[in-house]
Amino acid sequence: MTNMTDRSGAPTPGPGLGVTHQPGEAPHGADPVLLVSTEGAVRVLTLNRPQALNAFTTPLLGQLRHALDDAAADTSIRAVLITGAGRAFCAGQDLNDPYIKPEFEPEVAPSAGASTAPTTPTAPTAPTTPTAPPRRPKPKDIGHLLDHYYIPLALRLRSMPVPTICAVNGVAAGAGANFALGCDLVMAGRSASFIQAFSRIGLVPDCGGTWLLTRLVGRARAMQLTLLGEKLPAEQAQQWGLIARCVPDEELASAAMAMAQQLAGMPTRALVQTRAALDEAMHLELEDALRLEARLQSQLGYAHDYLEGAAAFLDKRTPQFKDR
Ligand code: LHQ
Repeated sequence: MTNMTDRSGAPTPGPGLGVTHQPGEAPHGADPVLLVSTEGAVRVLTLNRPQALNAFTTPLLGQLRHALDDAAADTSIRAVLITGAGRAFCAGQDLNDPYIKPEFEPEVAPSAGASTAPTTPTAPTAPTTPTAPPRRPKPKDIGHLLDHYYIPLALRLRSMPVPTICAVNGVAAGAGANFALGCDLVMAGRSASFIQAFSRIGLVPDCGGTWLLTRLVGRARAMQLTLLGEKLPAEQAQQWGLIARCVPDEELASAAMAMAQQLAGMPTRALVQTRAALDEAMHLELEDALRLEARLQSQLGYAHDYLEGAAAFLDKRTPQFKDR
């Protein structure tokens, strides 16, 4: 891959979050948490916190969103490929991030003079062990993190004006799994896996998991994955229709890039309208879906890419698509 640069631009936190991050936060001299490169018309985004299995921190989430905005605004980009550095794709929300890490009130030590022994003469004489009072958790609204980071990120991903491809190079857990599954096409290495880790820590699926899983694999399998929080190996994920392809690990990077380059050479606007129409069709009556298809076909029929695609077919030559 060429032209590797780090990106900055974590957003300022929303109201009530109480933690401030500087834009592009990666402590001076530290590795950038997101790597951005371009190969032809493909923008490649690599999550780069391998020591924590690329778990999402607020700077990483912010930079990812900015990088998607940049790719969307750059008309020379015709596909986005997302992957992870190291042995994992992404372990979901970083549970050490100050936004989410559980905090407790300081322990109150029992006062020196306080006795735990009963004072009445009729009390039993056996020694008693003083028990520490339970630590009280500090209330914290972790939903703010979803409102200010995950929801804008998931919506940005789904509304990209170019196709998105995820190369899942290892475990994808929690929000990491659902961010991957939110891409248009998902390819995984054979050793990769998907884990809806939320129930293991007392949470519900987020980052679009409820919406995506019910659509992708149906309610029964969605329930199995989310309630049990079991690891779903990549091969089974493909058999279930959760992902498009499962390839040998050593072939993942080149196969995913080939797929991204293929999509980059295709009629972008038609691909993106196809995504929108498929998403919309899930809650339409047949007749409304038919009318939506006709409306989109009318629009695309006036566009360069249809005229070029149809003419190239008739001329028996390779089409040169350029709409975006
Ligand atoms: C991690 C993490 C991690 C920090 C591995 N954080 N360090 C959003 C916002 C609002 C509300 C809440 O929800 C969300 C979305 C979510 O994503 S919630 C779900 C969060 N994710 C998880 O619960 C998954 C936690 N991780 C795991 O279960 C395992 O690490 C998996 C199954 C992913 C991988 O297991 P292993 O291959 O055995 O690796 P490991 O557990 O040994 O992890 C390697 C290192 O990465 C380790 O650090 P260390 O310093 O000991 O080497 C882990 O602590 C660290 N790490 N996940 N999410």
